[in-house]
Amino acid sequence: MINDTIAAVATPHGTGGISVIRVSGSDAFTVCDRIFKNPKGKTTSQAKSHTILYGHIIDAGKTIDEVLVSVMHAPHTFTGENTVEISCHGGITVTNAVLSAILTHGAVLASAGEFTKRAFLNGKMDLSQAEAVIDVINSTSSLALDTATHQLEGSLSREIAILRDRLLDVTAQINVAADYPEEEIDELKEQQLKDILKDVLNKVNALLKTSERGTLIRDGINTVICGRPNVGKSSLLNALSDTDRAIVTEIAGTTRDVIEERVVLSGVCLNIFDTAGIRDTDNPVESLGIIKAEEYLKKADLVLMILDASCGITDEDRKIAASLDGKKAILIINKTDLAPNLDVSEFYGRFPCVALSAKAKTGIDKLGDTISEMFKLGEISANGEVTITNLRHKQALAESAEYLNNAISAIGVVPADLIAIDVTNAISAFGEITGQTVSEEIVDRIFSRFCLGK
Ligand SMILES: Nc1nc2c(ncn2[C@@H]2O[C@H](COP(=O)(O)OP(=O)(O)OP(=O)(O)O)[C@@H](O)[C@H]2O)c(=O)[nH]1
Ligand SMILES: [Mg+2]
Repeated sequence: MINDTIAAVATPHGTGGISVIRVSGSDAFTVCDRIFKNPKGKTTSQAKSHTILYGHIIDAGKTIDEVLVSVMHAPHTFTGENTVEISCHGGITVTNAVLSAILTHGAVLASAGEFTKRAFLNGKMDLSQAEAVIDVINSTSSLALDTATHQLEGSLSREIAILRDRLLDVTAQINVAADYPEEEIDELKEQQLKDILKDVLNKVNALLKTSERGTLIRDGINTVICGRPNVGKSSLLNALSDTDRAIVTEIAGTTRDVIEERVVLSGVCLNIFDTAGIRDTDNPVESLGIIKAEEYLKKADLVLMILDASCGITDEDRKIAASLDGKKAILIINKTDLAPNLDVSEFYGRFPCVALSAKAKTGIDKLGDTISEMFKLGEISANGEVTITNLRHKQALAESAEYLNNAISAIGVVPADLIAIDVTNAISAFGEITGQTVSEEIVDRIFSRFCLGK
């Protein structure tokens, strides 16, 4: 049972045009009416749902601010509870004063994520949708936002509900057989059960397959820029991020440390790492930079290997390219603004090639398109397919796949009631995603990662 009425500032802490203070709970109207005064004497308790009232927040005879309050009646609100949203002036002091007045008059301060937690507990959304709320807020690219919005709309919940229903049918059939041994599962029925379980397993595996891309969409693609010195690696980082983040000089061996910058290109988030130029060197500092570059290359989701279009391909270039075997890599032919002197035919078929000029900032869009194509990210938004972006969901799906595998291989071998245990466990694993079978501790942990006021 949720008894408290909670309140928190829902807008970022800082100075702005307006701030919004959210109040939710059965006493939301009573609490607000103690401090809200409308010139015509209207109260939030009397106001129709989804209307706005003008007035002042007055506490102990002192006017704190001029405000607009939005009144929303349960259950048609985000939390499912009576809700008031007070829009006051956007200064830190005035916002805190309004919040403080609300807390003095009967509300308690909401903890991080408590509004969304209440939405979940009141059945306004399931757990995967609640998790999508934070993904929408934190999304760093349009693709990440599309994926999160899709999940918030319930795409994953619907898919899981279908699979869960099919498994519930299977357990019902098995339980009948277990309760009435004379109705024993014959071979035909066994085959039918096996087919259903295999079909559910295939769908789970298909979802699991999307998780690799899902993580890249949500957290960004770890992209390492490499190449021999002076080919324009730091210039590319600067061009992509539209900053002067990295030092650029005509001296070979300028970059030593790894420089990181987050960039959105063609709607995709890239975590870009500019590294030291790779070559044989006696300089101990440069050598350390090269060791670091090689470490980052090993961990990269994507490598952008740069060649200088104004020079021929060198053995150093060939050596670096050879070290990229088995990695997702794009060959970048940089300095296309200079007279061309490069034949990359020896690399054809090994890497996709993109020609650009980091200095003139031309050809950069083509790089974004190539990355999107390479990771098949365009397909996700085009098909609107469900994408697993959350590690917790991935683990629950992997768990369900294991139980389903066990159940499939046990059919016809062990008694039906033992098979039912595996199927029930697979159902529970699905329930962890939607929140039907999740522990309170996990729910608390999920919402503690939210921001205050959400
Ligand atoms: N004309 C032209 N010059 C470029 C281009 N990109 C980089 N340069 C020049 O090439 C030189 C080296 O550029 P950097 O970006 O420092 O090269 P780097 O690969 O980071 O070099 P190291 O850090 O030493 O490994 C600088 O003088 C840049 O101005 C380009 O597209 N066109
Ligand atoms: Mg550099």
